[in-house]
Amino acid sequence: MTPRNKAAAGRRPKSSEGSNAKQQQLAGFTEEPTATLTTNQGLQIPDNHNSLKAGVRGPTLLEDFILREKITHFDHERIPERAVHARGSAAHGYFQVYKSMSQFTCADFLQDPAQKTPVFVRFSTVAGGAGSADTVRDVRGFAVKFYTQQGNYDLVGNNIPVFFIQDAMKFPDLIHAVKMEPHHGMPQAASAHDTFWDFASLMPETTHMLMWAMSDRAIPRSYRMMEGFGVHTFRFVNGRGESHFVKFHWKPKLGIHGLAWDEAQKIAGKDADFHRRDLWEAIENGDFPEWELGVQMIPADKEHAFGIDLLDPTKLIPEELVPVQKIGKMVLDRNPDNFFAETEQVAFHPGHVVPGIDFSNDPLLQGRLFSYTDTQISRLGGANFHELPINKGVCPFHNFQRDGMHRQTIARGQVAYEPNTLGNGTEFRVDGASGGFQSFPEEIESPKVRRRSPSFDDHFTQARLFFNSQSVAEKEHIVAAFRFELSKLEVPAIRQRIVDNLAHVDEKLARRVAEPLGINAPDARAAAGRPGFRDHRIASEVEESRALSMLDTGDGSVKTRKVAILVADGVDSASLKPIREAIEAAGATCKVVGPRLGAVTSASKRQIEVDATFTNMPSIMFDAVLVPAGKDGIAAMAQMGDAVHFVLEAFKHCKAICTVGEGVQLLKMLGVDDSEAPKPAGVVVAATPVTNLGDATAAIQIAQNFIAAMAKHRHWDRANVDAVPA
Ligand code: HDE
Repeated sequence: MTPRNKAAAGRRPKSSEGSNAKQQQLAGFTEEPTATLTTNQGLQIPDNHNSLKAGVRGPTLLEDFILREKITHFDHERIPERAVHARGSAAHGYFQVYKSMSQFTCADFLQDPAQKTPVFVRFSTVAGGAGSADTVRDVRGFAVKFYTQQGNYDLVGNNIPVFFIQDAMKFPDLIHAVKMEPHHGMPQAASAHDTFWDFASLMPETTHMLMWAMSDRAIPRSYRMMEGFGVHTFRFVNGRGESHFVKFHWKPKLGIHGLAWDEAQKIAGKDADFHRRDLWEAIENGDFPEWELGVQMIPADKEHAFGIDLLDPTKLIPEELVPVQKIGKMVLDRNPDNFFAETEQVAFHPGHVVPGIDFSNDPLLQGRLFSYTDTQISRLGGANFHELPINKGVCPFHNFQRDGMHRQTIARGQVAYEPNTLGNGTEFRVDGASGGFQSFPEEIESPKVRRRSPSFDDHFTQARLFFNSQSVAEKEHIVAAFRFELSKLEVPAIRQRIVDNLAHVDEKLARRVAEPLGINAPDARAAAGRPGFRDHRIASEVEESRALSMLDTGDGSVKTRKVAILVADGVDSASLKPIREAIEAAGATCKVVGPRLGAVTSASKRQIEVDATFTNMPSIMFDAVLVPAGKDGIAAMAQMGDAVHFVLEAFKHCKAICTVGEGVQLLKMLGVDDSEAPKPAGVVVAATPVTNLGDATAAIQIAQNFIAAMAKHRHWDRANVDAVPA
């Protein structure tokens, strides 16, 4: 039974009420199912295989309006892809606040814990085209559209809490630098090329975000295992007109987890849709991804209390200074029905706000407020993209904007202006006296200047804070990522400028990055002498922040983790059963992987159904590996390069591995056996006697050890994995 069928058979839990409301609204726009094919005008098509010809072997006639309609429509199927964030995947769900936030904001969807607000969420990479691979090293977009009763609210964020640049003026330059180079169109979806690092090296304000982008945050294990951030400071405004500055956070229930870089690159080739598939399958299986919405709130009069300028998007506020309060949860419980109509046509805009939420003067945010409508007009073909079903609010809308390409609303009557007396029979006049959106009346009296605030001039303190807050393994991954990216550059001077800048973050980091790159030792003074370099340090009250590390995050469960069970003819199926049951009871999913599809025959002559093969679902598609006992089965697998590679590669990528009985022989090359000797972190070896069929307690203990190893996600501190030939 396919997951879809399972869903139809009732396994798919009901969508939330909120999602249903949106669904009902969308229903009016869906195609009528009919038994016959018709043209777009409704004319029945008698033959959908043959064009109209002059004789069966003659030329096709121009008169064939059925063929012309079909081909013309096909010719225009594509719309321009997004200039950034072109590659994305989305899902429907709902948001629910835990308790009324009326003390801080009058936003309607943040008042009533009983109310479920429908949402549509699109995750994306930034640099690649729409068909590029999911697991590239990149920032991920995390855009949420709340369909509230006061209008749509869009929280258009990323999975990294800071941005590369401080002013919208530099955005086109940043994007031109990171996208494929204009002369030869390479590389696709990768920052590891000269133009990106040339720009970054000349713009030290990028340093903080570079640290994040070189960390495992930029190669997430799953969209379901990423944080999200609003990045900019926004404002909450309550019913009395009082304002708090606010930073938004999404905290994933499953924790924050990354891939190994080698793994991410291999997945890009083996399954370019890895994240899209993961999100889709989780929702189809009823494993609804969940995040909590957190806020850091700063009273308006404490704007300058932390040394950090809240308007600077290259800075975060450490959670030690302002704790994140969790105010609600978001659950994604329904896959889109149509990728184009929903995921592709959804139009987000940071300027879509509701009463109670307002902007700060962050100069990056201010630039975004212009860009998003502008881009939709060319991407979605005109000014009426708000009428597309996925973009339409659930509350009524009314104004006198008229006409334009693809207009769908049929406005009635004589009046298309305001004020008027002819519309409703009464004078209809709006002076903004009460209700509706009121901009926070911030006082501003300043000269017009084209300058950066000096309070934005510290480019390194928080880069250092981030680095210092990482675990040993996370630091190693950052060093390796810088080395990899910089090694791809053709111009050594760019590498040099980057490591010179890094010397202002951490001397040792800079030296280690520089070591294998064929350049000079980092020179902090050279960096300081370059134009654009500014380093007016803010006093940092926090040296390390636990929240910046991905270590030990999440609820500690193994829910939705994928386990490969390796089989071949002659494995011991009985040694598998209790372990598999315990793993599945803990919420992980198992797939039986063998040399061929169909079934293998166990030592006791049972048929074991095979779900996938060593080559069509290699180890990079899984979180953990279980190798059963069975003399003949293991002897056979030891001769299969793909099976041995499977286990070695899982080991290299620091995944949990459990072997039972003879299964340990597949780890021989790693020097692991079933002796009493200590095992590498995350490797569980069950010696043959304890797996005796009758000994269920022993099998359950093994399963528990394996589950505990899996729950750690990865054993990044496993020694010497680079030496493993996989
Ligand atoms: Fe965007 N950004 N951006 N951006 N952005 C777009 O809008 C832009 C920025 C973000 O899934 C575009 O509809 C400017 C920061 C996401 O559909 C475009 C500036 C953050 C998405 C655009 C920024 C983001 C976009 C391309 C600097 C994190 C995908 C297509 C002034 C807080 C939304 C589109 C989706 C998309 C412009 C900076 C997040 C061109 C000018 C900072 C998640 O309008």
